[in-house]
Parts: sequence; C-alpha cells; structure tokens
Amino acid sequence: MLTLYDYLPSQNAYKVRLLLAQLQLPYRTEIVSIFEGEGQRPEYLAVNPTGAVPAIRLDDGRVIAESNAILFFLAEGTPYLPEDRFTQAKVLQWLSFEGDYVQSTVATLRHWTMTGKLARRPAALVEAKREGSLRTLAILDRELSGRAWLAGLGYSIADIAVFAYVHRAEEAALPLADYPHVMRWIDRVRSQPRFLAETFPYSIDPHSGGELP
Ligand SMILES: N[C@@H](CCC(=O)N[C@@H](CS)C(=O)NCC(=O)O)C(=O)O
Repeated sequence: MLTLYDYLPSQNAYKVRLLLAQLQLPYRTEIVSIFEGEGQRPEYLAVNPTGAVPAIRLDDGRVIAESNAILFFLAEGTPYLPEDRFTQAKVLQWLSFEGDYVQSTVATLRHWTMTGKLARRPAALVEAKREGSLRTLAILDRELSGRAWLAGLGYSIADIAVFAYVHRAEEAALPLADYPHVMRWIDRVRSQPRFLAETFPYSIDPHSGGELP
C-alpha cells in the first residue's frame, strides 16, 4: 500500500490527501514531526533530500517528493490530468506558478501568522510577503474571471495545487472577499465529488511555534 509522509497542518500535504481521496486510493500515513527535526533524520532524508513533507513511497519501495510532482504522478491516466500535450503543459504552468508564487507568499505568511512567528520577522519582509500574496491573488482573480478552471476545460491537479493554500488565505489575514472570481472558483472546487474538507491548524502541534531545523 502507498505510504504518505505527512504533517497534518501542511497544505502541501493536503494537496496529496485531497487527490488520494478523489481517486479513492487507499494509503497509510507516516507523520513526520518537522518542527522536532524528524525531517532531518538520515532515514527521512533518503526519502526526501530536502527534509520536507509531503513524500510518498510506492509498493515497490520507490519514493517521490515535492507535492506537485506527486500530484502529477498519481493523476496520470485519470481525469485529473488530461492526456493532450497542450493541456498537460498548461497544468505544469500552474503547478510551477503554485510552487513559485503561492508557496513563497500565501503559504509562508500563513505559516508565520498561525504559529506566532510574524513578530519575530523583519517588518519589511512581512510586508513584502503580504504584497506578494495580494499580487498572486490578483493574478488568479484575473485569470479566473474568464474561465472556470485553471488549466483547461475541467477540474485538474492544477486546481488542487493552487486551491490548497489559496482557500486558507484568510488564515494569513489576507482578504479573500476582495477576489470574487477566486471565491467562486473555491466554491466550484469544494463542490467536486469526494472533496476533502478537513484541514488542520498548526495549533494541533505544540512544537510548531519553534523554527524549522
Ligand atoms: N516545494 C515543496 C515544499 C514542501 C514544504 O515546504 N513542506 C513543509 C511543510 S508545508 C515542510 O515540510 N517543511 C519542513 C522543512 O522544510 O524542513 C512541495 O511542494 O512539496
């Protein structure tokens, strides 16, 4: 059975949980307590050289890390990754956007906000993250004003990847209501079959107030 290396407040890991639920694929979970340094143990670095979650282990022992690479692998041959070459490239475009724009802004700001780290960060850096987050949301809002889904005619892993942090943007004190097209897209994602609503606050982990090793 597939193993998911997970840390419950991680929305990067949530992306994989959401797709696994929608694909109805059984899996077992191994929690990696990242703030206690478990990601830096040699056994886990052999799974993911960066020490981050998520990662997966296949039945035959092979491992894959990076949330968007995992989504791409699991979705192959399913409606969540259309077969035609152009649409696959559009999916990759949005997976890259998520990795570059969303993770460095909304995701980071959410982490700092929910774990009490904002006050320990330089004000100019926090402001830059906030401006970057607003810019990212504005790009998405503009794109979603003209179509229902990010990468093609239907819901795909591009939507799953971007949805993971964007729908929790208010946890980073970002005003989602200012982005009506993003709001409507969030509702469309939520109404997909076998949608997984459950997410977890950092407060479930008493170690999350500390810095990552
Ligand atoms: N680009 C990576 C980012 C993964 C990531 O930052 N994971 C965080 C949790 S959301 C983590 O495990 N951080 C611990 C660390 O970097 O040591 C992905 O998309 O999977």
